[in-house]
Parts: sequence; structure tokens; C-alpha cells
Amino acid sequence: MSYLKINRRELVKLGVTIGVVSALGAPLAKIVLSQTAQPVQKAGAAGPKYIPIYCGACGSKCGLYFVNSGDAMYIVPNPSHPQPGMCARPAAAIQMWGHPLRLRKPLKRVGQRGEGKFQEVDWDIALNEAAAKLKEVADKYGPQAIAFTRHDHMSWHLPLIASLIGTPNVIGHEGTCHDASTAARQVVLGAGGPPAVDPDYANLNYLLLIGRNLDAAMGLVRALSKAREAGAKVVVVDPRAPNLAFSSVEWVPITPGTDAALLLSMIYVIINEGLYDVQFLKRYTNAPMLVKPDGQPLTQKDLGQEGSAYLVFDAASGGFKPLGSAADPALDYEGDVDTPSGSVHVKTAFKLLAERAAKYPPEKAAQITGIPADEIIRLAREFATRRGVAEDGWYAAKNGNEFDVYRAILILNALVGNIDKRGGLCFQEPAKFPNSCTIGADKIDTIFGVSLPPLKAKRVDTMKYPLAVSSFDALLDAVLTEKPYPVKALIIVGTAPFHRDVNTQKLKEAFKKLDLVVTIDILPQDHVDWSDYVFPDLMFLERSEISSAPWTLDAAVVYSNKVLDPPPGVDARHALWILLELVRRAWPDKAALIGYTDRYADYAQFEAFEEQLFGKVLDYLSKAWNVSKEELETSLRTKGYYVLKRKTYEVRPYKSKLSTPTGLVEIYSLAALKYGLDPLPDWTPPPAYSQPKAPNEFYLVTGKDQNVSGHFAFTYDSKYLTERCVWMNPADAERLGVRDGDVVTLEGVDNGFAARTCVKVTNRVRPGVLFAYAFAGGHTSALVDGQYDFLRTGVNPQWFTKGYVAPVIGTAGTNSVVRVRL
Ligand SMILES: Nc1nc2c(c(=O)[nH]1)N[C@H]1C(S)=C(S)[C@@H](COP(=O)(O)OP(=O)(O)OC[C@H]3O[C@@H](n4cnc5c(=O)[nH]c(N)nc54)[C@H](O)[C@@H]3O)O[C@H]1N2
Ligand SMILES: Nc1nc2c(c(=O)[nH]1)N[C@H]1C(S)=C(S)[C@@H](COP(=O)(O)OP(=O)(O)OC[C@H]3O[C@@H](n4cnc5c(=O)[nH]c(N)nc54)[C@H](O)[C@@H]3O)O[C@H]1N2
Ligand code: SF4
Ligand SMILES: [Mo]
Repeated sequence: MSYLKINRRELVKLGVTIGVVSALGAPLAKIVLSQTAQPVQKAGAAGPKYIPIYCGACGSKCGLYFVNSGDAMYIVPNPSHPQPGMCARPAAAIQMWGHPLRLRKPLKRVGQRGEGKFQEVDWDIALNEAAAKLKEVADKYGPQAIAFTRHDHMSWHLPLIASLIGTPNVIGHEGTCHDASTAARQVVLGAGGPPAVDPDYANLNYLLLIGRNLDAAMGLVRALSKAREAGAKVVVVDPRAPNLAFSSVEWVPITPGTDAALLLSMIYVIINEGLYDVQFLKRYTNAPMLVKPDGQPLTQKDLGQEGSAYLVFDAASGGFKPLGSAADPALDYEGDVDTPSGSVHVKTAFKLLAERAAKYPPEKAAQITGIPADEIIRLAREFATRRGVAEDGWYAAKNGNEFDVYRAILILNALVGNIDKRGGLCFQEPAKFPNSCTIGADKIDTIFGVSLPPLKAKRVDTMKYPLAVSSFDALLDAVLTEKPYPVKALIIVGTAPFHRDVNTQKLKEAFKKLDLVVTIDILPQDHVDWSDYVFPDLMFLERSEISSAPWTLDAAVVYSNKVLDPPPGVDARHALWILLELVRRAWPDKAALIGYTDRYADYAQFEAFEEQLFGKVLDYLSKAWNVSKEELETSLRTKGYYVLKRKTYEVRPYKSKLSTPTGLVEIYSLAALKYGLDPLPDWTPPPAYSQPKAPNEFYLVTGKDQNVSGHFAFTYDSKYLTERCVWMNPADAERLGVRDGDVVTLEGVDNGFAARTCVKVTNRVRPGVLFAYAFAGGHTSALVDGQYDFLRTGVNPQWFTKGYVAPVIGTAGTNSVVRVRL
């Protein structure tokens, strides 16, 4: 198709000038819309031009069309896309694009860190100065003293950028997001991040959502609606009612931090009533594995035999057999085994799980969770008899005890044998999407085909939290204590630490101590005020991108076309260019290793580099899947996606082993044991905060819904759509004498921090609990002007957190306990 050959820069020409007024009547800056008049349908066809993009307003990457009808621009869902949903945020994307507060020029700090005083400087000046400082830090302390933090944006590129510099420290958001659920998926299922396994939403019969609201991934909501039309039941367990609870969904309000007690109690009921899938447990899990009193599995070595296989008791032969080879492995064997060093008392992992669950009979769990015992019994029976699937978690950093919650969730799915079956908890077909670089012990392979020297240092976070994907708190420790080694420069790309991370005070101390803070963002978030150099980035409509599709069980790649240039007055540049320019200006020889030369100092030339990189990804995928590069490219650019492989059910663990130590679903986790953790889940009172004691002390829980995210908070719509008051149950309000709209003081019980906020009295939150949206309130940047003062109202829930981080897992606790003063 000929239009594919046209340079995209030529496609994105500035065209019609339209004054835009938002749906809510708020005046916006006069917006000049780019006329990306490149038709996606055949030349000559009438009507609007649908250009496939994917949404960049959160990490879900829902498939959308950017529509240019000639005199209007809007965004609609792409119904044939593997992720065909759309929420309120992309609806406001054009508003975001022309946002009056968008960062417009590179900024250089002129006041103290935290003051938010800047002067606008030229790109060359800002890049040269920041690069010189980076080089100075690397020369003095070694390249590992430079660290990056990120969310999804640039997460694919940053390992390569950091590897060029020679630092391992790319430390993302996961410590306050999915570290705990990912660690659980890893040890129980041998799987990775949130999309690696997911409920088969379209085909499930009964869905249990625990602390998950689904406003977060619209494609899943669409898929789930199919199942609900066919009669599926949905239960949400949450201290507050998320939007989903406005439909026929059952809302089970739970006391925060007690989910593991509920789950273990459900496991207790299912085991006690014999509602579990015996064959699945025997064949595909390590439930029959025999465990010694010291917690270690019994092996052939213990019996003085050759080999090191884990052993089970085979009821068919009456002897001990290696796990996986017994005709009838007993689930509930317990007995004494003769070994060369004496008799050892062993029990099956299943028996140990049953004993653990027996600590939580429904009456006991009811006291802990606040959910009546008969409801727990009903939920357990429904779950087992309706072949339920319990969602495996996304945002998991709430109370500090979530590793056990998510292990118990995965075990619950395994108990009813609903793993990788149609309608069950399924493994995603891997898209085999390439990495920008693969970091090995003796070399780093890059997508450019060149290898880089190995890294000399280890990441400061995974040294401390070996099961973490990332744990930003460890980076703050390295800054503050210079241990395990000093970190002196931080580059913050598309993430907002003051609203993301716990312990605001510690964050400020670390910011003060750093030699260099660089921010690449689109808006004046709080941390901008603490930065030395601020670089304005493109927003997602202004760049093209390729990615694997996260929220489908199929293997698919998705593509987003660049559809707009930055509006006039916004001199924003691609974050990859900014990062590569920092590298090139500090270490031209290192940048040259991947062919990034001074030619690209001219930003107009950068698109050629981007195209080259896109070509490398296409080459890789076309080889990995044996599809023609042209077919792939055409589909991506014109449809926005390419489905590489449809989901095939019942492969893992039935036909291929899992990457757990036993190759099976591990209800008894050998990986946890290795790290000195309890191999079975248990409930512990939430370590992230002190329990509320006085009548005016409340749990403060947080979350999102479709109107809420770090940058949607900045839209004028958000002023009206996003509640910036804390939610309080009417019973509590009456007891305290608080009326709807009253302003109260919240005081952190663990850190004494106090702030004023209004109260929304609503029965959408459980008694004893307050709810506040993440990211929406309590913004502090001096660059937020009067028209956006609503951003300063409400509280930032992070202010009240203790800063707890769970050992080994690295997950932080974003919930807290606050005292309400009138
Ligand atoms: N609209 C919107 N969508 C997003 C994002 C966004 O910022 N805005 N961000 C994206 C990201 S990064 C992620 S990780 C996903 C997250 O998607 P989800 O995991 O669905 O996360 P939340 O939307 O925060 O929902 C968490 C829920 O947990 C509840 N909760 C808090 N404490 C407890 C507790 O102790 N027990 C139980 N059972 N529930 C509790 C909260 O009330 C909240 O309803 O969303 C993604 N999509
Ligand atoms: N209390 C509480 N804390 C939480 C959560 C919670 O629910 N409650 N959620 C947790 C979770 S799940 C996560 S993932 C983290 C998320 O925390 P963040 O990563 O801070 O959240 P985002 O909303 O993704 O932040 C987006 C940042 O990127 C910027 N941005 C948006 N688009 C672009 C772009 O195109 N380019 C660049 N360079 N910047 C851009 C925004 O201005 C903002 O600074 O917060 C965690 N912290
Ligand atoms: S859930 Fe909403 S914000 Fe996230 S990618 Fe989908 S449409 Fe965009
Ligand atoms: Mo997240």
C-alpha cells in the first residue's frame, strides 16, 4: 500500500485551527489540531478517516481509532482490536494534548529543590548541562550511581539506555503496584507480570475479584460482559464499592488487609466439604509432595537413593515414588519414613495446606474480615461448585501482606482445578516480543545486533528484595545511606513519585541529597518542582509505538500511529531522543555502539532512527512467527494490531511444565522456602500501619476508577468527575457528627502528618474505612496555576503512609490509618 511509504512527518502537518470548549464548558487553550489527513480506508472513500492508535492513558493499551473527519477530531474504540475498550481518559486525550499546563520548554531549576522555580532554556543548553552532570557523577562514583525510574512509558527502551551507560538501576513502579502479585504468580505458577495469567473473562462462569476494580482495562470489561450475558456471576471483595458494583455484581465489603484470612477460610470450607478437584491436585500440583518436619521436601537423597527427586506416597504400590511418576499419589498421606539417619515424620503438602486453612474456620475468619461466617461458607461453595475463577491481581501494594493474598488466590484456583481451562485462570499465549536488550552475566545483547559489555554492579533494589520486580524504596535508601553503594543521579520518566510512592518525607530527603534530578514528563507533577532539569515529552497521540498486547489471552502485537504534532507553543520531543541525546552528549562513543551518532542531534533526523528501531522489532517478530514483515507492518499500521496466535487451552501445566522448581503448580512453594519465607500462605495483621483503636481512627484505602489517573487528574473534566473528598460511611459520619461536605483534619496515626479535606458521606465504603482516590488530590507543584487549583484540594494518600516495605518481596503498603479530627 503506497501510503505506508510516505514519511510520517509529512503526514502530520498542521492544519485546521479550531477553538475547543470541553464538554463541561471549561475554556481550554485555543487548540490547533493537526490534520493527519492520511486515509486508512481506501483512497477516495467518503467519511471520516479512522487511524488506529492504542491508548496511552494507562498501561492497558486499549485499541482505539483517532478520527479526523476533516473538520473535527475525536477518538472512538476500535471494535475489531484484540483489546476493544475505551474509558473516560482517552475521551479526554485531545484535551490533554492541548492542556494549558503542558510542559512547553526545557526547564532549568533556579530556586531550591522543591520550590518549583525554573527558567526556560534551549534544548541544547539543558541537554548539555544535564549530560555533563551525568558524566561527572559516573566519573566520580561509577555509572551505577545513575538510576532511572519509570512506569510503563519507555519501559521497553530504558534497559538499553541504562546498559549503554553501564548502570543496572532501572527501578520502576512495581513496588507500589504489582510486586506482590507477580512474586506470587512466579512462585506458584512460574509466571510473570499481571498479563501473564488472567481469567478467561469472555468464557468464565463465576468471577471473584479481590481488590480489583476492572475500570482499569476496558477490553476485559467488554469480554466479561459476554460472560455475564451468558449468566456468569461476579463478586467483588473490596472495602469500597468500585463502579462495577453498580450493576448486578455482588459487593462483599471486607476489612482492609484481611483478604488472606477470607481466602484461607474459603480454602478450609472447600477442603472440609470435599469440593476440590482431586485429580488436578494429584497430577498437576505439588499437593502430594511429602514434607519433612523442617519444612523441606522429602527427596530420594533422604532415603539414601540415587537422584534428588521429590517424593510422594503412591497409594497404588504402597511405596514412595518421585513426584510425577506415581500411579496414585496420595493427597493426605502422613507417616514415618525410615531414612539412613533415622525415622522422619512426613506429611503431604496438601495436608499442611489443610492444617493451615484450619486456622481460619469461618467463625474465626468472620471476626478478622468482618464478613459473616455464613457468607464465607456460601462464597466458598459457590466458587467451587460454579467452577469459579479468582482474579490474580494487578495493583497489589496495599497492606504489606499481599504476597500471601495472591498466593492464596492462585491456590484457590488450583483447588478447583480451574487452571488454563476455558473459563478458568489462563496462561496468556506469549507474543515472543523482543527485548531492547537482554542482560546476561558476561554480555548484553541488544536488538541492534551489537553486544555491550556486562554490567559491573547489581541493582540496589533486587539486592535487598530478591523477589521484587522493582522496589523504589531501596533506591531511596541507597541515596540516603550510600549503601550498598551511592546513587547520585535520578532520571524520572513518565511517573510521579510523590503520588506513586509511600513515605513522602523520605522521598523529599532523598531528592535533597541527589546530585542530579532529571524529569521527562508532560505535566507539572509534584516531583517536577524537585528536579534540576525538566524535559517536555510527547504525549501518546504524538508518537508511534509498538507493543505486545497485554490484556488478551491471544498472542498479539499492537501499534499506535502518531496522529498529532505537539500544539503550537509546546516544544516537546520524543523521550527516547531526550534519553539518547543525554547518553550521546556525555558518552558519544557509547551511543555510537548502537548507531546513534551526532547526526541525530538534529531532532528532525530522529524519525529515521525510530523507523530503524521499528524495523528491528518487525524483523524479530517476523522471524519468530514466520510471518512476512510486510504483512505484519501493513496490519499494524492500518488495523492497529496483528494476532500472532489464538489462545490454546490446557497446555500449561497439562502438556508443558511450569517454570517452578517442581514444574507443577506449587501450592507449597519451594521458591518461597528458598528465600526464608513461609512456603504456605497465612494471614498476618497488616504490617503497613497500626490497627485503628480509637473511635475516630480509620483505615484509609485508595484506588482508582476510570476517571482517575496521574494525568487525567489534570483535565478540567476531572474537576467535576473525580471526587476529591474522602468517602465515609453514613454510620461513621453520624457517630462523629460529620455531614456530607464537611471539612475535617486527617492525621496519620503512624507519622503524625495532618491535612484538611472534605468528606463525602456514602455507603459505598465500609464502616471504619475511608476511601480516597490515588493521584487526584493534594497536588503541590508551584507550576499549577489558579485555574487548576482544584488539583490542590483533597489529600494525597501517600502523605499518611508509614513507608513499610515487605522483606524479600519489596512490596510497599499504600493503605494507612488516620485519625479524623473535626
Ligand atoms: N482509570 C485508571 N485505570 C488504570 C490506572 C489508573 O491510574 N487509572 N492505572 C493502571 C494501573 S498502573 C494498574 S496497576 C491497574 C490497577 O487496577 P486494579 O488492580 O483494579 O486497581 P485499583 O483500580 O486501584 O483497584 C484496587 C481496589 O482495591 C481496593 N482495596 C484497597 N485496599 C484493599 C484491601 O485491603 N482489600 C481489598 N480486597 N481491596 C482493597 C480499592 O478500594 C480498589 O477498589 O489499573 C490500570 N488502569
Ligand atoms: N495510594 C495509592 N498509591 C498508588 C496507587 C494507588 O492506587 N493508591 N497505585 C499504584 C500503582 S498501581 C501504580 S502503577 C503507581 C502509578 O504511579 P505513576 O507511575 O506516577 O502513575 P501514572 O498515572 O502512570 O503517572 C503518570 C506520570 O506520567 C506522566 N505522563 C503521562 N503521559 C506521559 C507521556 O506521554 N510521557 C511522559 N514522559 N510522561 C507522561 C504523568 O504526567 C505522570 O507524571 O502508583 C501506585 N501508587
Ligand atoms: S483502560 Fe482506559 S486509560 Fe487504560 S488503556 Fe484502556 S482506554 Fe486507555
Ligand atoms: Mo500499577
